[in-house]
Amino acid sequence: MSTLLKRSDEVAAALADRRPVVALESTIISHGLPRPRNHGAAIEFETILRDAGVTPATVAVLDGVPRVGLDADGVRRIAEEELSKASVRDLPVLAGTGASGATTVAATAHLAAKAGIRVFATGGLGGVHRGASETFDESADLSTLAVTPITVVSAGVKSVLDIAATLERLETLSVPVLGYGTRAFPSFWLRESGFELDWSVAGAAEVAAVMRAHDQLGHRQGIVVANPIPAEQQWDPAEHDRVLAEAFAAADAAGVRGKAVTPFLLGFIVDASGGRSLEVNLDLARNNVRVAGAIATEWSRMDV
Ligand code: PSU
Ligand code: MN
Repeated sequence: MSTLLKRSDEVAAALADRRPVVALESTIISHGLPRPRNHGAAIEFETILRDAGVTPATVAVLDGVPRVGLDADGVRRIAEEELSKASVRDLPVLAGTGASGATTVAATAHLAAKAGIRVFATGGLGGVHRGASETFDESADLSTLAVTPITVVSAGVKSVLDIAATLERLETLSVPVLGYGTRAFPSFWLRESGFELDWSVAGAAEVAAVMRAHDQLGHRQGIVVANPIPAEQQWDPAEHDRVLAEAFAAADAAGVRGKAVTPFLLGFIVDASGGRSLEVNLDLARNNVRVAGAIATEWSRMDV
């Protein structure tokens, strides 16, 4: 393991004993959820895991140290400080200059896998942005999952992305996408995106079985588990469509580009929905954390 990377004592102990561990990202806390709700959410995600007997490993870079597993002050810092949004390519820069950053799905997956963690929960995966054939804006979440053996539980990708292109890229990169109890690929706030998956799994034990087979075949990619939000918790589809159209128009008018696009759209959507999208976002993230905990538990019981 990299000597730069620091695992918390509880994460190191859990991994040494083969007890279940789930990685959690920090960009969702720093840039995806508004203050002060973000701090409560970060604590709650960890608590959901602990209550299920799973060790949480929230990932971030603090003062140049890539950390897998934060203490309470670290969790406070990712929620309260103005941290930069860090993807994989930013990690050596932060480490080399002593800076801090909140890790995206890509950077979290990379560090967690290096630390020996096999399961990771997030809200939504990054993907191919609309208009990417002109802008080339495709999240490094995808290229990182192509080379990082970790299972990521997400509620699909947000409808702000080009979902068809994102699924095509995952196919090209040979990253399996498993619908959790469904073959309908979810679109974050909504249960269904209109895209069908090739595969669905019945539950956590089946995901662990796929992970084991993946390893036995020598595959080094990640696995995406697409976990739709329960029907009674999803956002009203008509309001969703209306707010999204406004968000795109606003991003266009503001000339937002590059890595600022996702946080801009998310912030706009929370405001324009009067906070409704935020409640849905929190519900789906909690739900993903629970499923990731169940998968990590099955994985820890498996003979590998
Ligand atoms: N999706 C969300 N909330 C988020 C993100 C995605 O629902 O906060 C964050 C994740 O950290 C993801 C990143 O890895 O945005 C992708 O950003 P980009 O498109 O710039 O790669
Ligand atoms: Mn981008």
